[in-house]
Amino acid sequence: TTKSVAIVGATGAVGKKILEKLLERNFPVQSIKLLASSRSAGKEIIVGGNTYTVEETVPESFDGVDLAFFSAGGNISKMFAQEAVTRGAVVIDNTSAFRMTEHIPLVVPEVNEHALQNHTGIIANPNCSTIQMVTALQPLREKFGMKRIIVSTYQAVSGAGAEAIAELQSQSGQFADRADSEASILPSAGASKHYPIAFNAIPQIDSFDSSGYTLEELKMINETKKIFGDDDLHVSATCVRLPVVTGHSESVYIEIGKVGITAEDIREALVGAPGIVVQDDPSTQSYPMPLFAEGEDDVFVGRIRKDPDHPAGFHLWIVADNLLKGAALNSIQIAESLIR
Ligand code: A2P
Ligand code: 11C
Repeated sequence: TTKSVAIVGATGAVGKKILEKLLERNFPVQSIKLLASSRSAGKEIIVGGNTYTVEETVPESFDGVDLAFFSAGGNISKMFAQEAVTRGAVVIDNTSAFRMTEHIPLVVPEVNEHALQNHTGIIANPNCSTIQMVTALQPLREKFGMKRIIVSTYQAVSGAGAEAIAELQSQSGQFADRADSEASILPSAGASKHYPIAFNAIPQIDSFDSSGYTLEELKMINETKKIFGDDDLHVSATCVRLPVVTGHSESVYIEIGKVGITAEDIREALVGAPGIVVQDDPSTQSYPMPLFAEGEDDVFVGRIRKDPDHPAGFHLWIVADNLLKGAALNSIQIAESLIR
């Protein structure tokens, strides 16, 4: 049966990808409603030869909607997600608003599709940097066990939205006076200070909490444990923003639950696993890079090597399109799982 679909945040970096992917994957839509703020009401978006008109998000927007994708920030989700459920919709929420709420499933279909069975209207889509990491680590966890994960990220500006992409583009022409580049969005729109991202690396994504970790780092830590359903797993993260438009990269150190495993065993466990492409051959300089992951659905894994100083330690380099597997694609895969 076909679904009446709404996309909240349809003018945003992720919202646009949700619309494109729904059409590309022939999702069984009966109708598509594009919702955003009053600023965008009346704006036209053309995809696949069809013209869609954006409407302002109001409670009545959700009347008759079967499936609502939310990607307009946590506050909009808090304001409208429950309202949408009350009016009969299932909500797939791409913000951090409900991810850690106990009864709300936090789902990456390749990892914990079973968690969907207990949903009560809202399903949370994890943070982009979490999704690509757990997708790549799930086959290793199943086969060898997983004790510890230490991750450092190299994240693209599109994770911070369409305005951050525009900021990188405008700063990129200013090589000569690059330390004085005008900055108003990054590292985080609500922060009191802003730093240029072009020609820079900013070790802050989202705001800090009192522990000295950023919220992005805490998301990676807490969401990973929830998705894997393993509170004993040790996870630690450092999240860094780079002047890359799209594609998050991650240097991931893992300690698995077995000794005597080789890098070749790790590679074999990943080859052919759902949603994963192994690109790992030093002899041909083959490894994943964000520039080439952009636009791709898969999670790319390379630089697989054993820690010579630890019997169960391995390094991996994990790259994916943060707007696709990290956001829009994973949300639609959740919807496809629900339909199945
Ligand atoms: P708008 O374009 O009307 O501001 P991004 O993540 O790329 O920054 O996009 C954010 C998305 O969230 C945009 O689609 C934006 O719409 C939407 N949005 C922002 N504020 C609201 C609001 N008050 N109600 C609904 N959507 C909103
Ligand atoms: C970034 N990961 O790259 C963030 C964006 O919790 O959904 C996603 C924020 C979130 O800036």
